[in-house]
This record gives sequence, C-alpha cells and structure tokens, in this order.
Amino acid sequence: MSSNMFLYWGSGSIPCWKPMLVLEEKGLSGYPNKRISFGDQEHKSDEITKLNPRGQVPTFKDGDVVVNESNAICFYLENKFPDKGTKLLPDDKAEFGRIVQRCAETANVFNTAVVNLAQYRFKTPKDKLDEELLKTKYEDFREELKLWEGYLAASGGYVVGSNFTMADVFFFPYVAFGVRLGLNLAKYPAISAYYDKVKDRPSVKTTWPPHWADGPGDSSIFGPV
Ligand SMILES: N[C@@H](CCC(=O)N[C@@H](CS)C(=O)NCC(=O)O)C(=O)O
Repeated sequence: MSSNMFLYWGSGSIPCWKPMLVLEEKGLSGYPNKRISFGDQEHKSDEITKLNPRGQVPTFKDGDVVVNESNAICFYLENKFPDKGTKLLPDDKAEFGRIVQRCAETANVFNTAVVNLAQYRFKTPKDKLDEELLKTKYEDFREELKLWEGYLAASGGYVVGSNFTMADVFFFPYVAFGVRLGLNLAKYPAISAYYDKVKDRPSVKTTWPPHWADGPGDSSIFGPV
C-alpha cells in the first residue's frame, strides 16, 4: 500500500522527522525513500526541485500526488489512513480541536527555539554574538517551554491526554533537538518525564536522526535555557 510513496528527507531535520513518525505510527514502514545530503546541496537538485520548487525536505509524493511541507504531509497521511496503526487525530471533535491547537502552537516552539535562537547561534560567529540579545532569546524560549511544561503536567502523559497523537508528532522532535543541543530538562520535570517515555517509542527509535549517533551536538546552544 505504501509502495507508491516516496519521501526525500534529511537527517536531523525536524520537518522531516514529523512525517517519518506518522509513517511509522501508521505501520507504513518500508516506504521508498532517499536520505539527501545537506552538505552536498542535494535538496537543491533537479530531482527535488521539480517536485518542490522551494528545494527543501521533506519532499513527498504518493503516486501522482505531490505533498510538501511537513505539516501537510502529516495531515495527508492521517486523512488517507485514518484507521491504520495509531489513530493520530481522533473522531471526537473536542479532542480533535485540542490536538490541532497544540499542533499549531508548535510554530511558537519553532520560532523561539529554532529561528530566534539556534539559527542565530549557528549563523553568528562566537565573537559577534550580542549577549544582551541572546538573553532575551533565552528568555523567550524559556517562557515558551513553561507553557509546554504546564500542558504536560496537566495532561495524561502525552501532549493531549493519555495517548500518543499528532500533537506528539509535532512536539517531540523539538524536545529531542533541544536535548541534543544542551537543553537541561531537569528544569522542566514534566517535559523530562515525557522525553524519557517517548524517546523509547518504537516509531521514535526507528526514525531517530541517524547522524546523531556520530557524536554529540553543541550543548552550548540551549545550555543557558
Ligand atoms: N516549512 C517546511 C520547512 C522545511 C525545511 O525548512 N526544511 C529544511 C531542512 S530542516 C531544508 O530543506 N532546508 C534547506 C533550504 O531551505 O534550503 C516544512 O515544514 O516542511
């Protein structure tokens, strides 16, 4: 059933990790795929840009249907396979609303953690870092994490309730990315317990970014958070 699908992905990419988690949770492992090399700019190759003019991964097709953008791929797969494997978006309308709300809120995690902080750190030479600006970036991410700490402390062990849902697909990769780059979860006990539980989930272990096994990340990025 999954043989018409094809996913281009890159290791360590949060946007790629999300649809990979959905595919595993849906029991669609073994789908044809290609891991691209960012270093060799393979995401800018004709093979990818003819499907995705942005030259980004994930790039995905299912037969003649091309779906790019990680969120879109996740919702496409859930819509196509609602009753296969893990049900990531339930039929119950209220529950559905809570889950898609948290999915949407991960845009704030992306902005505070990745765009404002990690990308600033990656792109700025150490001697050019504006320490005062950095403090505000740490504070913004801290404030965002406090919200998620509250959500998890009040929920049944997952982002929404007591089952793994699309909200976890959207949120967990940020936590793992944070931990790799020095985020100290001792300050966030509910997120810490969540991380410890979800990291051992089969879909998560199978899709763990392969290059993370090559060595640790730069723990100074999120260390002060
Ligand atoms: N909004 C897109 C973002 C995808 C994205 O930024 N992918 C990165 C890898 S994490 C990429 O391909 N970057 C290369 C580039 O933008 O040139 C999504 O959610 O799928």
